[in-house]
Amino acid sequence: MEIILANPRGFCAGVKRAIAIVEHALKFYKSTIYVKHELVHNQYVIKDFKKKGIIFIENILDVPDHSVIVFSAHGVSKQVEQQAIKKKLIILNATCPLVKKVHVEVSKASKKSIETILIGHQGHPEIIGTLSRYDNKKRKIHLIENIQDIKKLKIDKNKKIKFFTQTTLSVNNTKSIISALRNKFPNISGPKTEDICYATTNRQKAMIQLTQISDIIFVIGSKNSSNSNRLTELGKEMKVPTKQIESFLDIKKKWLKNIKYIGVTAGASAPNILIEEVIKHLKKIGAKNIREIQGIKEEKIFKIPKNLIYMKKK
Ligand code: 0JX
Ligand code: SF4
Repeated sequence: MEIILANPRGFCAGVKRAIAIVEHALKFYKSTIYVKHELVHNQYVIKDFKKKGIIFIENILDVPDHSVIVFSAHGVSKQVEQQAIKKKLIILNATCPLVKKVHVEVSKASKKSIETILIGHQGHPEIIGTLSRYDNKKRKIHLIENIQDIKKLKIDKNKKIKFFTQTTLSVNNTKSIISALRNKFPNISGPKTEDICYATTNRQKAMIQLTQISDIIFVIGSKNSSNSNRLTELGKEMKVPTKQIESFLDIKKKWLKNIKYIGVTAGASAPNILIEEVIKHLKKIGAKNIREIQGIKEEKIFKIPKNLIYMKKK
């Protein structure tokens, strides 16, 4: 058996920044640090931070006044921001700058009263945060998840319309939705640059390469990780048996019967240690070689806020 590694795989710049923010907070604050929602959708990362004393909460009202709160990489709603200010919390905002960019654009559309369509998954924290940036008093923001949802839209075709998307969607699927939107609403316009982020796009491209060589693919990523789920979906669409796993412990030996090439990739929130453990395990059960596919080199780095780096212990 041979292991083929997708490239790129694993942590993106937004996740690295979010983790660095919490690590800095742990160094600089003696008091309890609260995180609104899972910082990133990965069980290993969350367990590790819980061991270090971080408390994850869903309801901001559960945080005692004046505490330190970190907003997750997926961003929060405007209301949560306002509640945090009201409670005089010390806010460390780990929202990915690429999610923030969509927030800003949606706010602009709202201020200009342009009817807006958001493509994304209902209930996902990023979508909750993005929808909240639009004030629905004069015009509306409409969430659609698929092409079928377009039929339900009650929007005047002759008016100016804007669309935006979640950052972690399927690139192919979103293209089809956008093209159906453009057919129905000739006046619609989208973002200048793609809302689906570079990391999502690159990992999906690498996944397609992996499907060309692999007999089976392991996607390391938690069940609630949208970008990891999209990789698994893509593998299956390309007719390659694809298993989404939390760690090497989920690998069943029977899956590897008559398999020569084992593809391995990881979602943007899955740490390197999990990839290393999968490789170690596969070697232990018979894989002889490792090959890394040549892929897109990622150089994006998101710096953590300066005031955190130079902060004195509190
Ligand atoms: O569920 P998502 O893919 O949006 O989040 P995850 O798995 O935590 O990935 C990193 C954060 C992505 C934000 O856009
Ligand atoms: Fe940011 Fe993209 Fe990573 Fe999400 S997946 S945190 S948008 S870089």
